[in-house]
Amino acid sequence: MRTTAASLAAPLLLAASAHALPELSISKRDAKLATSNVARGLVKRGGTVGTNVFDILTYSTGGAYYANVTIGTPPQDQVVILDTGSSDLYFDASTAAACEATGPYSCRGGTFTPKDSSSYTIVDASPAFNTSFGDGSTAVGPFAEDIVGIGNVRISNVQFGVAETVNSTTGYAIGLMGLGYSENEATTHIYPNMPEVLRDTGVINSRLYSVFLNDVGETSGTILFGGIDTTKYTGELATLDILPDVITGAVDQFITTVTSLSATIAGNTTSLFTGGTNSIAAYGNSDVALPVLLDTGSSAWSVPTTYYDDFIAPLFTYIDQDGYCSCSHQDDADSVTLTFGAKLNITVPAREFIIPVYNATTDDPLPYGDGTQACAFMIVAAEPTGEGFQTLGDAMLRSMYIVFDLDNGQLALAQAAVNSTARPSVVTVSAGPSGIASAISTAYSGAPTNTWSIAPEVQNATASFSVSTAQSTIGTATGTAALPADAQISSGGETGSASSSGSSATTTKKGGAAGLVVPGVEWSGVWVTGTAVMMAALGAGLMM
Ligand SMILES: *[C@@H]1O[C@H](CO)[C@@H](O)[C@H](O)[C@H]1NC(C)=O
Ligand SMILES: *[C@@H]1O[C@H](CO)[C@@H](O)[C@H](O)[C@H]1NC(C)=O
Ligand SMILES: *[C@@H]1O[C@H](CO)[C@@H](O)[C@H](O)[C@H]1NC(C)=O
Ligand SMILES: *[C@@H]1O[C@H](CO)[C@@H](O)[C@H](O)[C@H]1NC(C)=O
Ligand SMILES: *[C@@H]1O[C@H](CO)[C@@H](O)[C@H](O)[C@H]1NC(C)=O
Ligand SMILES: *[C@@H]1O[C@H](CO)[C@@H](O)[C@H](O)[C@H]1NC(C)=O
Ligand SMILES: *[C@@H]1O[C@H](CO)[C@@H](O)[C@H](O)[C@H]1NC(C)=O
Ligand SMILES: CC(=O)N[C@H]1CO[C@H](CO)[C@@H](O)[C@@H]1O
Repeated sequence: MRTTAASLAAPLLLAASAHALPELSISKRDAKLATSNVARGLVKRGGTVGTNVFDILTYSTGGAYYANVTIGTPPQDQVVILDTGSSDLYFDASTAAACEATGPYSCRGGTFTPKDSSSYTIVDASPAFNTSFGDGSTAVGPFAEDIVGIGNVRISNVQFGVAETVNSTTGYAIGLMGLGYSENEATTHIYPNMPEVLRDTGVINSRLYSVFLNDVGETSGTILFGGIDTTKYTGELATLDILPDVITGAVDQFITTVTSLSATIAGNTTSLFTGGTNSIAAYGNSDVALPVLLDTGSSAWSVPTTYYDDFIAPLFTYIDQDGYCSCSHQDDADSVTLTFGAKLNITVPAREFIIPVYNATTDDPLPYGDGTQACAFMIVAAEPTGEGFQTLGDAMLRSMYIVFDLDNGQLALAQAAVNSTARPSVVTVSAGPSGIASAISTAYSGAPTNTWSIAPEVQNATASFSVSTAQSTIGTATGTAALPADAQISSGGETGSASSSGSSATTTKKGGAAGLVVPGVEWSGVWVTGTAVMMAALGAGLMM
């Protein structure tokens, strides 16, 4: 989540990526022209584009989700964090001090070298791009344009930030793809960002994408722009209106409400709270419903301190005062169930929000006091942000299939079919309020048109995009191969052990992302200082 205005976007996967894309180009003089061109079918491609998302750093940071893209001519590979809580695409410059170092703080997602790209142009000199995130990290540099490759398309003249100066509170600098409304970009000169560029070029029909993070133990999920994969969720897909931002009064961030919460512990289900309103009134302190920002760039679910003290701590009595517990509780059949907009229940099993922590210097599991492994409990207490909502991060989003429908100001949610091995079944969504309803044949509960003011597409943009098919589809690796080489554990899924103060903890690292820590990242400064600091780092440390 960006601190001033926020939204981050998601990646996309198109398994059925055998689109033969004709080379096409479109000049965007203004939104009207672009729209009419699309309507006449001149540039309509009307499809979808997707890519794998993968999870690394699970144990040292609580996790984050990444996708591969390329930038420049010839294409330079980049790994970017997918952030529905912010709106700019940016890459770390190879000249950034944080990236020049060869040590643990070097930029492991790849770096961008502008001088090696023949198609690079500067749009707005440094420090035009100047952004800061919820965890205090900052990135500053110029805005530029170049060819961005995503999934199976390459698009020219896409604007992005070049982080020439990076100050990361986690020490881990990595590029980022913000997927929120363009209105929340880190500039007053609003430009079309990725979801909008994909629509403007006719690659997709509307500003819409679907996110499937998958189970915590899986190595890859997907982000699909322009469509829905009906095999990635179970039950009903339910649409909710996005609430307007309390400051701007417009729909420009992915905020909805949790209207009830229950927990099942040892087979006993307790209703923690229920009621309140599914509307702007939920911002009021007297309203029991919780406004939440669906933010793939945050790892935890932050709840107001009073909710934590009243509901979470008394029920999950095994959480210690620093927010940790024994990993033995990961395997409990416990869960929490969140009801969104009084309409849809999402059940999140304990294993998704009880996350092992590792010593990143040694890769060893950190022992807990009782000789078992230490885990972080990823529902955390946060002070009210003053922005009227709390972030609902990956710990909860993993159990959800989420369609971010920017044009209609709506979110369509369903229980994720985690671990699904079904062959993907992708449907393309058309523009307009009934796009989702007419695309899917499975159970669907629509919502009336959102009557709040919805952040529009960029007007009067003069960028001239052109689209071509990428020579090979970007980001198609699956399983452990989906992870950048230096994030893989060489011998694959083994036993790690830790000993401390005489007690010894042994745990089996499960295969895939869950067992992986990027080697060499120096976390000891954070992790050794004390558990209070550790928790602060977890709660806020990865909040993009
Ligand atoms: C970036 O923005 C922040 C906050 O507005 C400001 O304090 C800082 O000086 C800016 N950085 C640069 C390099 O302009
Ligand atoms: C990075 O941020 C920290 C605190 O957030 C600050 O103390 C430090 O001076 C900053 N470093 C640079 C190079 O701006
Ligand atoms: C998903 O797979 C993991 C193992 O990777 C397993 O522990 C978990 O229970 C599975 N979840 C479901 C819902 O099948
Ligand atoms: C279920 O939980 C509630 C609230 O914690 C408690 O009052 C009740 O005794 C529990 N019931 C059983 C059967 O454990
Ligand atoms: C959600 O769960 C609650 C409690 O189990 C139940 O009363 C309610 O009917 C469910 N709502 C939906 C929409 O399934
Ligand atoms: C992402 O790129 C890295 C190299 O930069 C590669 O090792 C990895 O397999 C790629 N992941 C996917 C999902 O394609
Ligand atoms: C991590 O391992 C290093 C090297 O053994 C050690 O110095 C440090 O204290 C460990 N950190 C924690 C939090 O256990
Ligand atoms: C600054 C500017 O050129 N604004 C124009 C953008 O486009 C709308 C409608 O196309 C005009 O009304 C504005 O004047």
